[in-house]
Amino acid sequence: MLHKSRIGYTKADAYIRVMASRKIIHVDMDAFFASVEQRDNPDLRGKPVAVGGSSRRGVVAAASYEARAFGVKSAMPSSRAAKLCPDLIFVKSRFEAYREASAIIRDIFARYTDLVQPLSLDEAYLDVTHDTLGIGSAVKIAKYIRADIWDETQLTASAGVSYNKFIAKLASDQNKPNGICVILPDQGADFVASLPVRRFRGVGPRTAEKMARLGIESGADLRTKDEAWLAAHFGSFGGYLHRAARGIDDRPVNANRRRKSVGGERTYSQDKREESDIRAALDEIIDKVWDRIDHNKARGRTVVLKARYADFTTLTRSKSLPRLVKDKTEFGEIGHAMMDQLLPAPMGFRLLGMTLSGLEQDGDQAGIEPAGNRATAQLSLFEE
Ligand code: TTP
Ligand code: MG
Ligand code: MG
Repeated sequence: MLHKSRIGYTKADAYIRVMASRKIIHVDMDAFFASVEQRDNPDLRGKPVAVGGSSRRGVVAAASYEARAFGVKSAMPSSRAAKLCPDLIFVKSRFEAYREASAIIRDIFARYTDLVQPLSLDEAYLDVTHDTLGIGSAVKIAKYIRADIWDETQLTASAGVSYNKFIAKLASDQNKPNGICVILPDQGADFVASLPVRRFRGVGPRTAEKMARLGIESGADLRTKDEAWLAAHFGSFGGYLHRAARGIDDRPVNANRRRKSVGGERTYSQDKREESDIRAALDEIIDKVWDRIDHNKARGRTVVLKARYADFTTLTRSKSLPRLVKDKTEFGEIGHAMMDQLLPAPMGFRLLGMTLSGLEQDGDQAGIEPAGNRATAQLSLFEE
């Protein structure tokens, strides 16, 4: 366990001195798509708004805070959202407007540090350990950034300020909307202990249920478990959970993350049942996705097929070659061969998608995530 080194510090001391001396800010826009819509259409202000398809089969992309009071949230089927909130106003998405706002906030981030890692259109990590502008503190920098965002976009952002990415992201969510939360190194472990485990990155509803069965509801509960126990119950995820429960996260802020995959998917207004329709739909996706792959000059070894049945059960099939996928024809053949395994289908498909992953660089920019594109890379191929 902890041992005193020659100079008298324990490992925990060393962590606080070295890793916990970083200053990381996570900024995330509030109800991003919905806020852009409310900004641009005064009639929507103060009202419950959902961005996304209002059709019977649509899904909510973003919900205004007024809508959230009714329980409406992202990724919820629109039909359910409409039931929860009868006055809910559905608005079509306008990606151009979101991209424009996203470009402005990235410009703002870049004024304060070169070390910016965008995670999606509406959020980023910033490493401000080195106060290049001499502002004085990370908290002040976060305040300035939130003020700049308001001045230049008339949108609000929330910020988390802490000593690593894991805690900064939890903190930005803590006082949403339009809030800031600062977690100092000696507060990190207590902060994490106080949170329900479902707030942890990577703990989805299923994992949270499994944890509940094992008596783990909070970060504090998680902390009572040792690494071997966590590995036995959660496999390779165990190590992460063990560190997370102690507020430890050494991941650097990656200013130029390499994109891991290029893909796309489509939800159909009517389930695809006939094999000929399914094959034609897949061909259409192959065309669009390969265009995207070409555009990014991406090359990869792994092809992934995703299919969602009418009852929302979702399957993915993947095949990895020992070499790069040659061309669109090969990409398509692999996709159709994986589809062979799913046919005849027990019910219709409501969604199909294809992805090329295990990407390699081809030239010096290819494979490097173009600023701003990660969020959209896996979104619908067809903006409604
Ligand atoms: P988030 O930052 O997750 O959510 P948000 O900005 O709407 O709300 P919050 O105040 O809690 O941060 O996502 C940013 C945008 O990404 C969101 O406005 C719409 C889009 N999005 C989807 O299209 N589908 C999704 O499932 C999610 C989670 C987000
Ligand atoms: Mg957001
Ligand atoms: Mg976000």
